[in-house]
Amino acid sequence: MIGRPHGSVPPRGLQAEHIRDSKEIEMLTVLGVNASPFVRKVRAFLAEKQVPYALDPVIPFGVSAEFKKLNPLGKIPVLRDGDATVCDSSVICAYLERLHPEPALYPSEPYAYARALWFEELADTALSAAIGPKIFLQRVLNPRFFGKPTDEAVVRAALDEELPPLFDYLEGQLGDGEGIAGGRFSIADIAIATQIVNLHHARESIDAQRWPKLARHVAAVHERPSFRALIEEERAQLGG
Ligand SMILES: N[C@@H](CCC(=O)N[C@@H](CS)C(=O)NCC(=O)O)C(=O)O
Repeated sequence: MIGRPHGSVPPRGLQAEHIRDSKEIEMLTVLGVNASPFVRKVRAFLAEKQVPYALDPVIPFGVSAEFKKLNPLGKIPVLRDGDATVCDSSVICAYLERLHPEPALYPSEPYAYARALWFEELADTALSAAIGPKIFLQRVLNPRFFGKPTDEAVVRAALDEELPPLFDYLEGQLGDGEGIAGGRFSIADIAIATQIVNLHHARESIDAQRWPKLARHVAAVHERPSFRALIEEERAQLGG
């Protein structure tokens, strides 16, 4: 099933009617559901680039054999671009950056570029591991979708022990610029902010007294139109 198109603005230099008329240009399709931080990362990236796409809502639990042919790991997101299939949010974003270089979402200066990739990695691994299976799964997915009670001990351990050192580190890395890597908004900010959306869905937030820069930074990213639209869509569905 293919969802409705997202991202109302066609790629630069192309009008919507040209896209409809052209046999050569096919709409990109993101496979995955909107509550996934990795799907959201790709969708926010596409929205920042103003690239239209369709969403095919593949749920990542018990995926079909057909889906596993696209991604043997069975994970979302997967991007389809005509006959091409690209797996993994980091790989997808790197691919999209090459397809649609403007506005640049990776710094060009080598050290800033390395830092952007590092923050993306940190968010995709450690932040995700603390928030996804321990807070979001427990507070949102288990009671609402899997008929299981929340294990608050698991949530508390993640909130009290796992997240604080990560937030301490990120707080220390933030400067005065709009973005954490090289001062300009980049993939690093998208990768961090998308994980925090799942924390918010689970009715938790970054303590602004303890981590003022990080709380301000993430709030500013969530206020961008790219994120705001996705957050509103998800809240409407999750009822949060
Ligand atoms: N490194 C991957 C992680 C993707 C990922 O873990 N997706 C989760 C949903 S948030 C998933 O598909 N989980 C299903 C599974 O692990 O079988 C990426 O960046 O795309």
